[in-house]
Amino acid sequence: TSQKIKVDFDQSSGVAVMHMQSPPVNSLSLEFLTDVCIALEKLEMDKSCRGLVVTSSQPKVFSAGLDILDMYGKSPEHCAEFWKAVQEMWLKFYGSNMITIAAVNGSSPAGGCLLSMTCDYRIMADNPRYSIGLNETKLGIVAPFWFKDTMVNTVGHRATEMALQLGLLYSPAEALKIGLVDQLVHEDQVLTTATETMTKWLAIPDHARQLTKSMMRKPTIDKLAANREADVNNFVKFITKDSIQKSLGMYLEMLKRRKA
Ligand code: CO8
Repeated sequence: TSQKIKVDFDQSSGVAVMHMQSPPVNSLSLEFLTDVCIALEKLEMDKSCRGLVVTSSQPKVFSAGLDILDMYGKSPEHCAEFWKAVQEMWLKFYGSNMITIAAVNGSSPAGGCLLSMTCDYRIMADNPRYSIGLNETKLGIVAPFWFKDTMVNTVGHRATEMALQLGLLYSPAEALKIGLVDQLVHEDQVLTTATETMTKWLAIPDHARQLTKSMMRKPTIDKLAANREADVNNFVKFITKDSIQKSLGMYLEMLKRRKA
């Protein structure tokens, strides 16, 4: 695998741990997404791999979401390539036959939240400084229908409606309350708790669990799979608009100012 992700596969337990290690904030760039998809494909093909834990090697951040620099000042062709990679990541994770557990050991806005929601179970660090949610509207952009669908499938229609319009980023306690995450543990217990949880899930016969997972998720997956090209075209048309580019530019400025 690449240096941006490290995959440790434990043959004896059948569980792999994917460490995202793309400094500073594990933003999901085209390159990063491509590496993640290749790694996932390999694990998926390995019949001895039954479970996958996804976590971050970066302190304080699980993933900052899509890399804004892949959407800002880029050609329509680049934006299209980028969006295809985002779709691919979502399709692979959401449709994975493996048991997937997100060990959310830091902030997880936008695409980071999406990535965690594709997993079967989410454990988050109980640190009020961290937040998780789909904050797209705060950037002046709109979460695509399949981001919305994933959230509806996770927390229900009402919570999603409010979360998406307001671009809400939830504290761990709030996220637990609406069911956006399943469990909170102390910061340094996130990974060990993920491993313990995995043991419970591994006790269920794979075949029955996989068919059940597919039954729950297939309609949502099919919706994007049947409309990938139109979704790419929509994205490119939207993201390359002057007004949207301006919003993204202002948001990037805000990120830099906040730091200073
Ligand atoms: N993309 C690119 N660069 C980023 C991103 C990002 N998503 N997030 C942070 N960075 C950069 C910062 O600008 C900063 O750069 P520099 O060092 O050059 O100033 C560097 O990473 C470090 O960031 P911070 O100093 O802010 O790090 P902190 O540890 O203080 O905070 C956070 C970490 C909380 C993750 C914070 O960086 C943050 O809030 N980032 C923005 C997160 C965000 O809003 N992401 C939204 C991305 S959009 C998305 O995922 C879905 C888009 C759907 C598109 C639909 C269109 C149709």
